[in-house]
Amino acid sequence: MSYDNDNIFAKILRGEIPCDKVFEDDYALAFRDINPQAPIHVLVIPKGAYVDMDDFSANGTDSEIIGFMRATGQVARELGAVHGGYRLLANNGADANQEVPHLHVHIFAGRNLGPMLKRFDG
Ligand code: DGP
Repeated sequence: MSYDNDNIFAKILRGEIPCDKVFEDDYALAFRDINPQAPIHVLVIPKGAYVDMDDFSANGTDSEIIGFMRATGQVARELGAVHGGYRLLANNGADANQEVPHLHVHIFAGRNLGPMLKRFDG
């Protein structure tokens, strides 16, 4: 899939749409999810135009990938999520129900998060 410059997170990165920012550096922006699923629910996105993890892992520069990973860990630390624990989740593509076509990693924390997925009975 090619990158859609008009996706909602591209607009947030350009400052065209507001967000509740918690962190920003050269490589990443982190902001609170509009529809939180946990007491702490923050999205971390790379500054570069990458559709998803597949695109980023294949086409991101080493600096971008390292910078994004370090930023994600730093955000979790700054949110106070390390002691109690946290979950990272990145939906990639149709079966994962990815809604926004700009790579984003969810950070969930602040309560016991339960099982990772609904049980697969198939
Ligand atoms: P995903 O299914 O992984 O693509 O999740 C997209 C998430 O993005 C979803 O939890 C809701 C959130 N979201 C969608 N639009 C906005 C927005 O305009 N602002 C913020 N802060 N979050 C948004």
